[in-house]
Amino acid sequence: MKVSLIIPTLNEIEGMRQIMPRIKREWVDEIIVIDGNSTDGTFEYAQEHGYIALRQKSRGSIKAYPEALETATGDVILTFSPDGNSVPERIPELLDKIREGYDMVIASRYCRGAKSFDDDFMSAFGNWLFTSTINLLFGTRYTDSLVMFRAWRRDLLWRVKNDVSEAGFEPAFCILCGKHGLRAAEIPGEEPRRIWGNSKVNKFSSAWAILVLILKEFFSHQDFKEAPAYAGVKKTKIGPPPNVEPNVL
Ligand SMILES: Nc1nc2c(ncn2[C@@H]2O[C@H](COP(=O)(O)OP(=O)(O)OP(=O)(O)O)[C@@H](O)[C@H]2O)c(=O)[nH]1
Ligand SMILES: [Mg+2]
Repeated sequence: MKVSLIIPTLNEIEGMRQIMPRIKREWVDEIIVIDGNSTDGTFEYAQEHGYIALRQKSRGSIKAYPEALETATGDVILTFSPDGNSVPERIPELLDKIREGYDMVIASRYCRGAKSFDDDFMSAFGNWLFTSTINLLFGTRYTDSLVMFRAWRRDLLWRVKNDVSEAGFEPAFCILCGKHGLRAAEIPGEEPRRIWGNSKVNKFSSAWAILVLILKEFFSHQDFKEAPAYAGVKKTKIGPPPNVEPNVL
């Protein structure tokens, strides 16, 4: 199993300095920093410390992933934020669960005693609303469908049908696992506060995009098809995962 850790960044120099040294190189096979043209030295930090540093050509964190995936060679992808929200020490736990045979493992901010210290009312309510809606419509039992800190088998990419370039892969993969009986699991993953700087995500436009995605998925019954956003990404073949119960959350 080859693991690529993908880290999107936009002006996160302080987070990089504090968080990156906590990621042990032996945990993963490659670390890719995809930088949205930071002006605070984030990209240079990534280069100097021997990470694979890419400059993003498109704009927005969601569009950073397809670009990073063109370079990533892992058959398991781990997505991580260096702003303080993701706890590096959870990385081996996420990968242990993947090794058990799950297709996706989420570091949930809300399961089994975990908590987010970064939530405001809107983000907590939004996550609860979308997660409950996904659970209701697709028969799943997630507690956190939106958090980016998670690990997933790369072959999920070719099974997402609708374009996720606005909503992000997170809710799309949650729906995919529910609709097609793939194996998803959650581990508790507390979310500390952002270390420094501000959030760059527009919560209103992404909420709208997630709603549209959920409805499209609910009303479409087509089989898996290549998602246009990931059409350029190189395919890898992985063997079938061992038999585990679907959707143990
Ligand atoms: N490559 C790239 N990364 C980005 C872009 N926008 C944000 N990021 C990074 O994506 C990660 C998550 O973005 P955040 O702004 O922290 O989003 P969030 O975690 O939902 O918001 P907070 O809860 O306030 O932290 C961070 O590491 C950002 O630096 C972008 O346009 N391009
Ligand atoms: Mg964040």
